[in-house]
Amino acid sequence: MKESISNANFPRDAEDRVYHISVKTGDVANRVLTVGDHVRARRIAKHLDSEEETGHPIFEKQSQRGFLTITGRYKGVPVSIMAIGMGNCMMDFFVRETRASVDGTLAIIRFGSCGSLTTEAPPGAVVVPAGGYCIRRNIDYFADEPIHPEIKDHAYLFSGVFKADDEITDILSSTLNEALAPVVAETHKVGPVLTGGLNADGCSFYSSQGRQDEVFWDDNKDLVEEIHTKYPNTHSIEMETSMLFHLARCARDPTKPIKAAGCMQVFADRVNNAFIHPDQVDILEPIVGQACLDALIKIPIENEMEAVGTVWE
Ligand code: R1P
Ligand code: URA
Repeated sequence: MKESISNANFPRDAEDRVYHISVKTGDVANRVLTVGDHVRARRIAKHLDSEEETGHPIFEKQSQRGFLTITGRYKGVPVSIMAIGMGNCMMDFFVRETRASVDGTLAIIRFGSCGSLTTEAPPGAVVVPAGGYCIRRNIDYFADEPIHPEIKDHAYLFSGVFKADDEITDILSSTLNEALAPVVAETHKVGPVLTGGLNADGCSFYSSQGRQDEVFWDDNKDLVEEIHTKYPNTHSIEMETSMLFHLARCARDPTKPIKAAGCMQVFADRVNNAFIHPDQVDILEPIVGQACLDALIKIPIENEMEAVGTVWE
């Protein structure tokens, strides 16, 4: 018989696994590369040191709720690759439950895809944001009787900016530049790496990213223009990276800091309405994926976990 869960505030199963990601302490490394999609995660995981090299099996856990955790070593250093799906709320599950499963500093790099709001980052470019903010659909605006009539004019609400970790961002940018430079020069199909701007997280792929949809009442015709006015340095728009920066900012236990950076490959050109070609993704994704791992293991971490748990027993 399954044991029942006793703590409704932060549920864990009988083996102490967190409720949605289904990992426990020792299953996740201090260095995490997070992506949206499982296929991308498994492709990147091919770079992990083999069982023959490490003498340990690579840990893999697919949770019932769609999270995938793969933990092993990359060039001898323990790392986890975690696929989390899409959206701010999946990022919230991932950050909180991973934080609860790792001691010491948690260094996180997100590798995603995004839309571009600048001609400097065409499809095939890679964006490394210095920070990000969120754009939320103001559900109240669409209610028959809004509870906040004073913001009735605002169908979309913008947050302030949350910074990426400077050190990881520098490491990530230089590692990406180094890895991509020869390919950019040779193929002219991918690149450049664009740094220093802001990322916007929409709470949806559609309305809060300014996509027009005849079928729904969205009132978002001027949203992209509003983005350019409010935050002219916005390079990219997607759905998780700013939330990651926000949660890193809100981690308040000084013994358990979260340091986060991100990079995204530009899939959608929202300036000229174009989309990346699959050939470009085939070139770009493996290089960026491996560069993220190379960056991840360069991050200085003082209090990395001892060799405990599933992977290092
Ligand atoms: C939308 O297609 C998804 O792609 C981007 C967005 O943030 C959203 O999750 O990220 P991933 O490529 O990581 O899935
Ligand atoms: N992901 C997003 O969230 N938006 C895009 O336009 C492309 C990828």
